Amino acid sequence: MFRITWVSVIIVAYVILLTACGASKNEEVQSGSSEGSKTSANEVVITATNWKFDKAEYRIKKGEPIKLTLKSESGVHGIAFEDDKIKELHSGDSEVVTINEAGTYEFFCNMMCGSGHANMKAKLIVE
Ligand SMILES: [Cu+2]
Repeated sequence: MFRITWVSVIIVAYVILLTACGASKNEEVQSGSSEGSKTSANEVVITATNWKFDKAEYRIKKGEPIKLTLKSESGVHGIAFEDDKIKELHSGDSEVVTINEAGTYEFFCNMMCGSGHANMKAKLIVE
């Protein structure tokens, strides 16, 4: 009897976990696709490999809508900004952002991707 109870608790916890993950994924896909339909935006593609981004600095102009896209050519990576005004992106995601304040926005890989993970940092420079 005791054993059966534990098994059902684990199954219920697993189902809740799966449901929560599924929901957040759908939300990201939806916001990405609606934003992505703006074709007038300039695009900045950030390409990630194991374990670096293709550039140390990416430059954009302030006040202009920019489509930020993250591609992973090797490994699975994501990016998150220290400034939380910019949404985090996972491999294959695009997000249109308009930044009105000039400055340097540092970002880093937010997926535990292996031994070089801690070195995966770059800057988005808004001028
Ligand atoms: Cu990483």
